[in-house]
This record gives sequence, C-alpha cells and structure tokens, in this order.
Amino acid sequence: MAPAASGGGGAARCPLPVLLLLLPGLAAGPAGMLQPRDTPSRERKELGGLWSFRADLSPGRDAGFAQRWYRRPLRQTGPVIDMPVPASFNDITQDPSLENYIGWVWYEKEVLLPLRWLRGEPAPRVVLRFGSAHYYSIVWVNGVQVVEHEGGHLPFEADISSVVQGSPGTLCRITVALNNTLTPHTLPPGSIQYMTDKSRYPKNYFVQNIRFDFFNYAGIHRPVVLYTTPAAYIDDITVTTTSSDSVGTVRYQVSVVGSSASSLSLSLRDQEGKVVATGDGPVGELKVLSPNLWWPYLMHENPGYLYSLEVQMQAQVGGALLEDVYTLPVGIRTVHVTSTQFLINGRPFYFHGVNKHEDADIRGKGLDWPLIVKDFNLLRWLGANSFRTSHYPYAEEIMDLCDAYGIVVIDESPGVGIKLPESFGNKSLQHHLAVMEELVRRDKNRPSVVMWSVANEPASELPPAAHYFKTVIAHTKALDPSRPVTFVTDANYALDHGAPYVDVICVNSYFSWYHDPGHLEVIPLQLTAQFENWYKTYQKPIIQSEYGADSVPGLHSDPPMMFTEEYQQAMLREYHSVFDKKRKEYVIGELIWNFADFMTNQGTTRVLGNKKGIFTRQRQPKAAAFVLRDRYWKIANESSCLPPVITSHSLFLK
Ligand code: GCB
Repeated sequence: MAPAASGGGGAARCPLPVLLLLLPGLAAGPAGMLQPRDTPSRERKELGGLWSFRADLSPGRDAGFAQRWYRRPLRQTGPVIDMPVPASFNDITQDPSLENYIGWVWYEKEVLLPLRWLRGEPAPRVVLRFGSAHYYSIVWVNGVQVVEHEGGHLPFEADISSVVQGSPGTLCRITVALNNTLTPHTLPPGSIQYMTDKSRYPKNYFVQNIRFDFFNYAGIHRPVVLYTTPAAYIDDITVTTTSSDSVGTVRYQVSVVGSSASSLSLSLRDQEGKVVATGDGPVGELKVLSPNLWWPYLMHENPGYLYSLEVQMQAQVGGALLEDVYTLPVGIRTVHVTSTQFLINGRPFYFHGVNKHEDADIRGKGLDWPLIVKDFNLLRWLGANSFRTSHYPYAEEIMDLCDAYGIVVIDESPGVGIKLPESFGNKSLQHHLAVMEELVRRDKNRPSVVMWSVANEPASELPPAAHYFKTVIAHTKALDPSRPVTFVTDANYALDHGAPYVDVICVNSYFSWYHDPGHLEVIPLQLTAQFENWYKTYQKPIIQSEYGADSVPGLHSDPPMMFTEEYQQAMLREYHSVFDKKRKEYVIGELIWNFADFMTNQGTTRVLGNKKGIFTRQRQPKAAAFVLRDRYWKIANESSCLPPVITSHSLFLK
C-alpha cells in the first residue's frame, strides 16, 4: 500500500512539516453552505477550464511559501503548465513524478469580474466557492489570503467582496496552494514513512502509507464558482418533512445574515409551477394536501418527485431595500428503522444497489458530466435503487441527480482507513466531528439521503473505538435527528466496539475471496452464520454493504476460477441464495462491491487497480452485470407497489 512518494528517484524531503506548520484548525464556520444557484438576486460565474499549475519540486516542497508565489502571477515565479479544472492532476501529464507527487501544488486563474459586481450601488457580496479540492487548501485572491480548508470532499467558500471591491481593476487573480499529504489525523488518515536504510533507498526517501484501497487522487476536483448575493442574504435553509393522512408537512428554518430586521416569505410550488403552500418568518411549517411523495426509483411510477421551495427575503440595510431569493428542491418523504425493516414513506425498502467511486481514466476524481450521466443510465439499466458514497461524500451535482431520479443514498464521510490507534485519539475525533458537521450542513435537505455512514471498516475491534463511535454517532444524530446513522464494519460481531451505537448494521465480507480463496462452497455456511450472529447480538436490520470478486474482463474458465468473469458471477449467485432467505427476515439490502473497476495504489493484488467492478472502468458490462440486472429487476417487480409489472423495457421512462 505504499506508493513511491516522488516517482522513480523518490529523493525528496517530506512536505509534512510544512503542512503541519500551517494547520491552524478547521476554517469552516457555522455558516450555511447553500449550493450556488442563479436566482433573480444572485449571479454565478463558473471558473472551470484551464488553470496555471506548478508542483513545488523544491526539496522541502516549501519554495512556494518561502518565495510567496501568491504575491505575483504564477508564471512570473517559474514555469507553469496548463491544468484542467475540475480534474485530478495525477494522470494529466506523462510525468510519473506528478502522478505520485506528494506535497504542495499551486493553481492559479485570472478572471475578469463584471463591473456591476465591483462598483454596483449597493455593491453585492462576492463569494468564491470550491466544490472540493483534495486535501488541504489555502486560497489567495489578488495576493490576499481568503480561506484555508482541510478535507478533500466537501465544499468551502470565502467572501471576497472587500478584496475585489478594494482593487483598482476588474482583474481578479485566484491562487490556490493544495497539499495531498495525509496524516494519522486527517480523514482519510495516512502516514509518511521515511525509508532510512541507505543500502536500499536514496537519501530522504519517503512513501505515503494509506490503509484504504483507492488511489489518493488530488487536485481541484469539483467546480469552482464565483457567485453574488445581496449584502444581506439568505445564509441557510433547513427542511425536514413528514406525512400522514394525506397531508405532507415541510418544517423549515431559514437564517439570514447581514440584517437583524429582515422579512421572509416562502412558497412551495409543485412540478407544474402551482403554489401548494405558503409561509412566512424564519421558522414554520408548510402543509401540503394530497402530496406527491418522494419515492425511490422502481418503487413508484413517478420517482424522485421534487417540489420547489422559493424563499424570498427583504431587508432594509443603510437606507437600501435588499432582496434575496433562493430556491431549494424539496422532496416530501419519511424514513424509519425497525428491528427488521427500513421504511420509506411507511413501506419496506430493500436496498438493491451498488457501491461506487468517483473515478475514471485521465480525470481521476474530477467531476465529469458525461461520466455522471452515463453512470446514472447504467444504474437505472441495472435496476439499482441505491448506492453508498463509498468512501467519501460525492459531488453535489451527483447528489442532485439522486434527488431527481429517486436513487437512494447512504451518505458516507471520508472516514475510511481509520486503523492506527492514534487515529482514535481526541485530535482525530474532533476533526471527524467537524467533518460530519460539514457533511450534514451540505446534504441535510436531500430526500435521497436516507442514512449517514460515519466510516468504512475502521479498526472497530480496538477498545478506543467505543468512545470514538459513540461520540461521532451521537454528534451526527444531534446534527440531524431525522436520519439513521451507521458505519460500515468488517470486524467480528463479538468484538466490534462501534456496533452498539448504529441504527442499521452494515457489514462487509469477502468469503471465498480474501478468506478461503477459490472455495465458493463455503459461502452459504459462512454468510448465514454472519447474518445470524449479527442479528442475534443486536436485533437490528442488516445491510450487506460490500461483497464481490475481482474479474479481469475477457478472462474465462469453467469450472470458475478466481479472476475470471465466471467466478465473479458464481460468487454473486452464492451470496444471492443466502440473501434471498434472509431478506424475508431482517436483511434489508445488498450493495455490490463495486459498480466499476477503479484505480488503486500499485501492489501485488491489484492489476491496474481494483477489478471488482461489474462494469469496467470504461463502463462496459462484465458478465456479472447481467446477473445483477436480472436479479435487481426481479426484486423490484416483487416489491413494487405498481399493479402492472415493471419491466426493464420501461427503463427510460424517466
Ligand atoms: C473492502 C473495502 C474496499 C475495498 C474492497 C476490496 O473491504 O471497504 O474499499 O476496495 O474491500 O476490494 O478489497
């Protein structure tokens, strides 16, 4: 699991001291993080495209700070290359040292701002927002530092009004220093290891060790936008929904910044644009008669029904009347967990879905619309009704489509690979709590999100895991009492210190793969025992949150042998026969590992990455995809509330 830190030679000093020196604590405050939208009172400018880029190749990776590269255009302080945004930088060039680079890289973009943003009367508030940048970011505008952010998968932003409005011209220079070093206290954690045996490694050679199984792609991964609001503005909106006796209730809370005397009015519109409920003030309830509930895909003929909640604010600030408008999509649905079931709108929901990654050729983890839409088409072709955002929060653009298409989401934090004892200490814990705050703040209003997962496969058999998970789960529930909380375990049921605190048991197992490789015949016994042991211990519903086998596309053998397409199919079928017995009792879901092949660190068990996809990395189906497709449509037809059978021919109705 240890990549060469700086390519072939590897002789570079660790950037870690620089990172730690600059870590002041989390910059994200309690403010809202509404997705930037064009509204009558707000404008948005996308900053995607080519940025200037330089990796800091100085021995300490610290030349950029020593020479203050943010003070002048980047091209004036040394050579730059073009770097696409959004994208990971790793696979863009032919340079292996950039592919495996660890330390600070620098991005820069020069943008001309509209005059009305700078000299308008009254001048708007101008905000610079990053959908995500991996892992640690420091941002300057015109040489002035505006924000720092830790964490690679969640948005952060800065009010840059005073910087740009105070500048003489309309040119705005945005400089970003980004560091992908992981420490035992980052999420995900990692560690730098110096190789000191001089007979085997060059001087100062180091590697970054990680305990998770995907390539640590880095870069500005999601859209960067500038947007405006009035000086007094709608900062945050929280909605929760219930429904009973043909009345849907939308409870809302709105916070305004910049004025203590604002007035708020709200209207909820259906998909025809008809106003179905109105309200006013910062807190209240909207009642919707005979609501169109938000249903998961394949549970209703019109899944993913979204109303539009339009919030209008008026505030008198310094003699001027400021107006702000923000529109939030709202789905009315309920979620409940019993000891044997997961209920959406009071009806049992069975997760027949996948685990994914944000991963593709060339762009790495960079947001890519063709890939996103292709993946949703494949999900619906497959008859999948759900996925887990293994192993970090996915882009807001992806979550929007889950809301709109009715794809149910288990929303996972970047808490993957928490294995070292020091990663269970207070420093890590506090950071994990802050990350959950950022995640809940971002995704709390999404109907597709039905459960939070705070971690994947931590060393939950270690005693400190008890306090750690008790605290993280309680904190998450306090932030959002409306959704169940879990983490995904591969620990022994009798030793797991975190499981007492979850609402749903999510368990990963790889029988006949990592254990008893090649012995498919052990699956029925071992999988049955797994379910019975967990249920006997906790009386909570169980999701098989991972299972699967690597297959190299085009590799065949009968009888099935490991790594062939036949073996992957056969393993799935063995698991499915047990799922079919246990889903009549308390098993509430099955999520294949994995939707598509994905890149990992190099290693003796990985042939150009992890090959457990049922689709290749280029999204072509392997034989296993057809096994799963038959199964998912069959399950959907069994449990559908629609009188006529849904067939796979109705796929593209949406
Ligand atoms: C797991 C991990 C996942 C890996 C998978 C595998 O248990 O949760 O991140 O990729 O196994 O294929 O080894």
